[in-house]
Amino acid sequence: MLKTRKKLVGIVLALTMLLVSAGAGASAPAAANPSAISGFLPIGPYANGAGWGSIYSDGTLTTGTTYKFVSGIAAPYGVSLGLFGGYIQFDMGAATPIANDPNNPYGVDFIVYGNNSTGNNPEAGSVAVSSNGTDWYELAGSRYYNPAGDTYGVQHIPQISYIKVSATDAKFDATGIWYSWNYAGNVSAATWHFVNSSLRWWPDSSKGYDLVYDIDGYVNTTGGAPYVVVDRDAGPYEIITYKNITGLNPYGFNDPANFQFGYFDVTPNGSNYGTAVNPYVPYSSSKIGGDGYDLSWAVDPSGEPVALDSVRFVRLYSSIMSIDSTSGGISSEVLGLYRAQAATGDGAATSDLEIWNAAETVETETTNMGSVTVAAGSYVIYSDEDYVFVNGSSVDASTGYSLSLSSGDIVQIITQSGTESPYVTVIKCT
Ligand SMILES: [Ca+2]
Ligand SMILES: [Ca+2]
Repeated sequence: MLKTRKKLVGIVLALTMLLVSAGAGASAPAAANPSAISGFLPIGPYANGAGWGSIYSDGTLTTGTTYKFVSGIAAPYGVSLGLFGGYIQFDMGAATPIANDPNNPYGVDFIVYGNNSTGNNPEAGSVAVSSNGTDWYELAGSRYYNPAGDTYGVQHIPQISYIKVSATDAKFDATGIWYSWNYAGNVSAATWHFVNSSLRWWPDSSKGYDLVYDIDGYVNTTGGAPYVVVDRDAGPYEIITYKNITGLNPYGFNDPANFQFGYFDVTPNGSNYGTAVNPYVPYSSSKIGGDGYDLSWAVDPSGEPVALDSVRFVRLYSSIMSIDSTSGGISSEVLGLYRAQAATGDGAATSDLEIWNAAETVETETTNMGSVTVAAGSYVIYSDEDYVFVNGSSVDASTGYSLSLSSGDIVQIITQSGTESPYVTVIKCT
C-alpha cells in the first residue's frame, strides 16, 4: 500500500504545463529529420559500398551531394555502423534542436529507425546527445546501470582502439584488424585481439574517410574531447580510437526483449514515422514503431542524471561488444531519425513514487531528472504507475518493492503511466 499520495504535485505540474503550452506560440514546426550529418566513421563489416556504407543518396562511398536521412527514411539503404564504436552523428540545426517536451507522448523526444524489420535480428546501438557539439551525454538505456559482470551488464570503458596491420611483425602474427580495450598509446605494451578475417573492412584514407568522419569539423575542432581519433601514421599501423562508450555484453543480443528501452535497431519500424510507441511496453511481435528516446535519460559519465532542455546533436553508435564473432559480427544499422511529431500526451510525470526505509518510518524525497544520496540499507519503493523500472528491470511496486543498497550502489528508478512523460530519478548509496 502507498503510505501517502502526491496528487497535489500532479495538479501543480498540470497547471504548469497549461501555462507553458499557452506561452508556446505558433512558430513553424521544425523539420522532422536531421538537417545535416556531422560525423560518420564505421569500421568492420557491412559498411562498404554505396549502399549500407554511404551517407549519400546520390553518390559513392564517401562522396555525394545529398545526405540520406535529411528528408525521411533512407530506403532501401541507410547506413551500417560496423563494429562497437562505429557511429553516425546528426545535426538537427542550430535553430531547431530537439526539445525535451513533457507533452510528448511517453516523454519520447525523437525516434531512431533501424533495419530489424522482422523483430528477430536486433543489433543494439546506443545514443549520446549534445547541445553544443562539445559536451556529450549518454542517454542511459535499460541496461546502463547493470554491472559489467552481469549477464546483461554493460561496460563503461574509456575507449576502444582498432589497429590495421598491413604486414606481420613481432607483435602481430596476422594482417588485418586487431582491437584493444583502453589502449594507452603504446602499441607494443597493449594487449591486442585479432578480429575475425571476415570483418576486416577498414575506413582507409584512400576511400575518402578523412573527409567524412568529422564532416563539418564538429568532432575534433570545437575544443571538447573528440569521440573518435584517427591516427593514420602510427608507425607501420593505422589506429582508430572511439572514446567514452558504453558496451553491451553480447549475451542474448538476438532477443529484442533484452533491450527494453534506450537502444536502436531493436524495435521494427512500421511506417508511422515520427509517432512514438511507448518504450516501457515490453517487447512483443506486435510492438512496432522504432526506438523512441527521451532526453530525460541523459546522464553524465558517473551515471548522474543531467537535465537537458534540448539537444542539437545526436550520435548513434554500435554498442554490442561482439567483435571477433565468427558469424559476421554485430553491426547496428540506421534508416532514419525523426523528432517526435505533433501528437500530445498527458504531459509531465506525476511523480507517483515513494521510497521508504525498511521500517517505513522515514521517506526519501526524490526529484525528476535528479539524484539523491542515501545510506546503505534496505528500502521499500511504492508506485501505482503502469510501469516501474529499477535499473531497467520491470518491477511491481504497487504493494511495495524491496531494495537492498550497499555502499557504492547506484539505482535508476523510472515510473510511467498512460501517455505521460516518465519520472526518472537516481539513488546513490554512500
Ligand atoms: Ca522527453
Ligand atoms: Ca540491423
